[in-house]
Amino acid sequence: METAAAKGTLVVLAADLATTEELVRLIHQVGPHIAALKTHVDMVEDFTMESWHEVVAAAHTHDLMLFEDRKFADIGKISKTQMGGIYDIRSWADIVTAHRVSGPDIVDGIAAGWDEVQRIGGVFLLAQMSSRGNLLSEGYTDATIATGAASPHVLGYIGNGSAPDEVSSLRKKVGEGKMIWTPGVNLSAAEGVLGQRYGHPAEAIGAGADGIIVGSGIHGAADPEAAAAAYAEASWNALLSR
Ligand code: 5BU
Repeated sequence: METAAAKGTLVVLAADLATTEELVRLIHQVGPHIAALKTHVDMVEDFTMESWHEVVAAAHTHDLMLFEDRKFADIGKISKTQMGGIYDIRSWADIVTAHRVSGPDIVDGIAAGWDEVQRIGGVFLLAQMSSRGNLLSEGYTDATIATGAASPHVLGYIGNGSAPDEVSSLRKKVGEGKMIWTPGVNLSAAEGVLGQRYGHPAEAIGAGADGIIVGSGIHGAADPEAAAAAYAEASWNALLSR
């Protein structure tokens, strides 16, 4: 939020690109207009730890936290080891996502992963999803929030940005103590590919989101910098009017 307030943006960039070179270029293009950088490290085709450090350094240049959308889902001890491995997520990610499906101990497993390298990070639990037909029912959402409320490692929840009523229902349940970040937002597209759904970013913020996760709306735009600025403005104005 310090970064968000300094830059006047609630945009979390979903940097879904295939090479580290493209990632670094995009980060420098849109860095002034975004508040955090979300990655899928396992979609990067030319991954080496060395080249990844360039992505991390580029993010730090723009005061961005690194948010690896890993969606951990295994039992606690395996999630802990998966924080290491070839991508060594624990060594560079400040925030990761996790499903609640395997039980509440996944959160402690992830925290133990950071602990091994003397780092501390935060977990976003998936309380809702933006994709159609997902299995995250109301009861599942409630159990997810109960887990998050009981853990100092959980800093917030992923909500469904494509449906403002779902975001406001989530906000009511969560209260003000944790964050809600929402994917499934786009300024123009009504529908995404392969089951993705979209809503308007200002409506997601109006309904209670603290951050909007935007991917193709920015990296797929003809002018990513202008697009990032437009999302930043829409998100910040929506926050001010909320
Ligand atoms: P898009 O290009 O703005 O549709 O990308 C959305 C991003 O948010 C992408 O990286 C997804 O992995 C991520 N996402 C999502 O779309 N919906 C969800 O419910 C969750 C994550 Br959780």
